[in-house]
Amino acid sequence: MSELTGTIIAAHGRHYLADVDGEKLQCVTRGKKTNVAVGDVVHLKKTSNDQAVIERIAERTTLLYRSDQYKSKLLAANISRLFIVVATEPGFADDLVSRALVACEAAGIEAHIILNKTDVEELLPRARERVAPYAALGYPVHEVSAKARPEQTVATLMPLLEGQSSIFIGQSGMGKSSMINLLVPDADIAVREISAALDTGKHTTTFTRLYRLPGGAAIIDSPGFQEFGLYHLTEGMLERAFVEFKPYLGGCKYYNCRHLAEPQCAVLEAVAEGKIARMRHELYGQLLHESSQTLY
Ligand SMILES: Nc1nc2c(ncn2[C@@H]2O[C@H](COP(=O)(O)OP(=O)(O)OP(=O)(O)O)[C@@H](O)[C@H]2O)c(=O)[nH]1
Ligand SMILES: [Mg+2]
Ligand SMILES: [Zn+2]
Repeated sequence: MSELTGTIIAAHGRHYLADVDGEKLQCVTRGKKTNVAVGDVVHLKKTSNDQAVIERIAERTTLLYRSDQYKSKLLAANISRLFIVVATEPGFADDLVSRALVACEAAGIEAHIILNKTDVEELLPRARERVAPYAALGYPVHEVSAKARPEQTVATLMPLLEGQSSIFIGQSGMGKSSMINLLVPDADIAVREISAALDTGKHTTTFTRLYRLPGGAAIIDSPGFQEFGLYHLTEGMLERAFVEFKPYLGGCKYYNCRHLAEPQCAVLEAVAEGKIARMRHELYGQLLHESSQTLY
């Protein structure tokens, strides 16, 4: 049978769903391979009416990983723009935001922050304060309220999604699926269909799912999770993934400076002078430590 080309729109364990010109096929890989990600363009061979085997994965433009107890898994492929969704409540972790930013810098993906639930007014000033440092680093911050101001939310997000392949990531309960439901009117139905096809039987987000927007842009919803997979990053990649370190790289006394405790380190001096946030430098140290533990 002839080879088909499709896009992976959902993944659950070793089961995948591919969209081939609007037709949805349940797919498996050959053998034990699980190196397929949502967003991957794949070449398939049909095995029955609605089933296929993945023969090949087309070359990816970008690849994001998530991590699960020191094991990296693929999160999404061919993403051009990533939206970190935070909210006034529940409170969000700076650690996750910064890890996502590092992942984007390393993968060459444009990062934006969405502050949702601005209708929770008593918590808004504090949330704004907490996203301000990221805006200062140059990451665009967009304020929305999926629940209280749905039209305005769509008007804010739609132009940012046009022509892109985007993903919403963020902790559970921030409102990722609520926004997807506004942007993709039949998303709810699609989720139920996929839950049935992949046999998860749940209506909360338990798997990563790609939707098409009018005009062909792609938007991916992902389940809330805490950890971004960064173990594959080398030391050199890590220092460059912190955008605010850039002016100081090369200014250290030692060419192989790790910017942790070395004398005459330009990065440490910038931290001492308040030009680099201590929180971000601490995360850099933590990521360096984590990558050294898993490089074998
Ligand atoms: N007050 C308020 N609540 C909202 C808003 N947007 C979403 N919510 C609520 O927040 C809760 C979580 O929303 P979801 O869209 O399921 O969150 P999620 O990020 O997809 O969560 P996971 O799928 O668990 O990762 C729901 O009860 C929504 O109704 C908003 O703008 N304001
Ligand atoms: Mg969700
Ligand atoms: Zn240094």
